[in-house]
Amino acid sequence: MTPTQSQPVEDPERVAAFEARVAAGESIEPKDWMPERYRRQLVRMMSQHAHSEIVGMLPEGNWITRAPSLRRKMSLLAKVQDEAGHGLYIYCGTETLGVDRQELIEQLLNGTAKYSSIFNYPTLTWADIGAIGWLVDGAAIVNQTMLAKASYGPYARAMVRICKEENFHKRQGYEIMAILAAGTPAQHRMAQDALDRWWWPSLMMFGPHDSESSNSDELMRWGVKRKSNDELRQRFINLTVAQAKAIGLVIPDPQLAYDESTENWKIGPIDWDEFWRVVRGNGPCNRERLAARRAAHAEGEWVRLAAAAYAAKQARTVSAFEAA
Ligand code: BYC
Repeated sequence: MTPTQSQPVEDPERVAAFEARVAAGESIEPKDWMPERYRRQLVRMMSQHAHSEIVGMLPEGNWITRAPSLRRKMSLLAKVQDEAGHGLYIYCGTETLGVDRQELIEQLLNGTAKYSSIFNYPTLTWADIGAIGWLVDGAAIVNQTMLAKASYGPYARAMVRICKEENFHKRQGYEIMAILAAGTPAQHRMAQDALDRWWWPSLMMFGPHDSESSNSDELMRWGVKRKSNDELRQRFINLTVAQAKAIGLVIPDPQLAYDESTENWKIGPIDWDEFWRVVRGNGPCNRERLAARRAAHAEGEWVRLAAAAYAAKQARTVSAFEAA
């Protein structure tokens, strides 16, 4: 199901009443009437988001056994488990829109669903774990703090909880980077190398420039997005440049310059060819990520079968009790 499929004709009065509710800042709840297009847009965006959380466990999960101390291992383990929890909240939120989770997971596994481009890059060194927490979770906080004000209640509420956890994730990542940056010359180089590789992909997380963003106008009209891709990207850049300076790292952009008139840091051009290559399935790790998800799904089949058998047994016990 995609929003480009044929659209049902909606009653203009109902649409107007719906849009008035959104404009008044009311929260739209699962049993409320909503335009079919709004529902489909939310299913698209929320399912992509849930998939991103689940696939996002893979690059970091790769380092759990290699974390340099027990404390680092515990933090990373907790972070990766949090991401699984985020995926589950958002899948639950998506189910309130009348779509079956199994169908969404099938779309992820057969490669027809999107997930965030950022998770198709490899984690080559321990500093990459720092860079992900600092930059990727940092970008997620900027994006999701706005989504916590989204018009669809279940999504907005999931974002409030998720953002609290993302703040811990960002702090643990920034701390890893700060310690490496202040360490030996080799550790400093490792931190800078991670920043060099993760900076541009992190900026791409916010999506294409506003002029190329096919969904933004509609999502902003319906109060799902509150700020555009470029506005949020700029906010992230402004926050992060200062954080890099504070720990002695250099943003890998020779054109980076402060614009006094707008009080924004201006950046050089983003490589959108790279972005679309990754989004279309040809990034450095797209195939590896999907193969890992498929293997995990297949290996987990016995758990799903056992859970279904247990639920069926419980249901039989309840009916026998009621019949007695
Ligand atoms: N990657 O019209 P646009 C996390 C697609 S998880 C891939 O601007 P929209 C974390 C877009 O889907 C982070 N595809 O789209 C987890 C659209 O294609 P379709 C995930 C992208 O929806 C573990 C087309 O490009 N966060 O934080 O208005 C560890 C045109 O774009 C990307 C979310 O999902 C991309 N980066 O805006 C650590 C947040 N960007 O679907 C951290 C929720 C764009 O029309 N999502 N595309 O075929 C959003 O806020 C919005 O969906 C986006 C895109 C800003 C991402």
